[in-house]
Amino acid sequence: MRLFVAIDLPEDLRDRLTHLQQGLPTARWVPPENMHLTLRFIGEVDGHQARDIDAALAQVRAERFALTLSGVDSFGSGAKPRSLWVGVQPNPALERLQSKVEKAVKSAGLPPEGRKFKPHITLARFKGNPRERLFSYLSRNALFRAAPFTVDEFVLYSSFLAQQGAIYTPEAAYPLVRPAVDVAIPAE
Ligand code: 3AM
Repeated sequence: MRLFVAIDLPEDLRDRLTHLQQGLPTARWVPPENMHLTLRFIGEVDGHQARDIDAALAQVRAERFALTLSGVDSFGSGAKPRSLWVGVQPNPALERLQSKVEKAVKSAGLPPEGRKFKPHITLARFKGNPRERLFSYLSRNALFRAAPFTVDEFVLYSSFLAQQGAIYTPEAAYPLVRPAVDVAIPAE
C-alpha cells in the first residue's frame, strides 16, 4: 500500500478553502475531501512495514496545538508552476510533531526524508502553465487567513491512484495529548 501521514482539516475550513478554488483555468482543483496537511509522504510499503509504521506512530507523544492557515503560494518555477497551496503561520508545535513523526517513520526502517518540511495544503495541481493569471491570483489572495483550529490527532492515510484521481483512506488516527497549560483557541 501507498501511505502518507497527515493532519486532517475540519469540514468548515475545507469548505472555506473551496472558495479559493476559482479563477485559474489550467488548475486541477483538489476536492475538499482530499485536503490535508502532509507531515510525511511514505510511499509504497508492504503489510509488514505498514504494521511497523503504525506501531511506531502509535508511540509518538506530542501535544495538541492551534494551527492557523495563512497565505497562498506555489511550488515549481515561474516557467513551470506545479501546484498551488495554502500555507500556515509559523508553528513550533507543528514542527515538533513533524520531527517526531519523521523519527518514528525512520525507526520503522524507512529511509529519511531528504527534503525540508514545508507545511502546506495543496489546493490545485497545474495541467498547463497558468502564466500571469497565477501571479494575479497570488496577489489577490496574499492576505488569506483562516480562523485557528485545534489539531488533536494525526492520521495515517493510504492513497489509491484511481483514474478519476487519488482516493485517500484514513487507516489509523493517533491522538495528541492535552498540553499541561491548555491552548486557548480564540473564537471565530
Ligand atoms: O500534501 P500534498 O498534496 O502536497 O503530492 C502528494 C501529496 O502531497 C505527495 O504526498 C501527498 C499525499 O499523496 N506525494 C506523492 N508522491 C510523492 C513522492 N514520490 C509525494 N511526496 C513525495 N514524494
